[in-house]
Amino acid sequence: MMVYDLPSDYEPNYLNNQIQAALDDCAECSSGGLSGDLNGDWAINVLDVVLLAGCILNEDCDQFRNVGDLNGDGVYNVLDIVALVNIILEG
Ligand SMILES: [Ca+2]
Ligand SMILES: [Ca+2]
Repeated sequence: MMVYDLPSDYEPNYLNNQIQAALDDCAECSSGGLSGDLNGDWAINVLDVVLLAGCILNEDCDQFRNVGDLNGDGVYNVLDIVALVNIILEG
């Protein structure tokens, strides 16, 4: 059996610190939610597709800020719906 020594600078909170750093650095987190989760229920499903399709048709997607701009090109259109559907299909 191999026994590995912990590095001399081992920090018990290393993983927590890494997670916190990732959260601090997370643009989606600060924008208010999961990318693609338009209704903010922490699930991405057909309800979000309906909302996204509706806001594109009505040209009123500002309320979703960048949460609904799935491909990140700064505009809301059918490409974002396709990206959202793909996320749902891929589970
Ligand atoms: Ca949702
Ligand atoms: Ca887009």
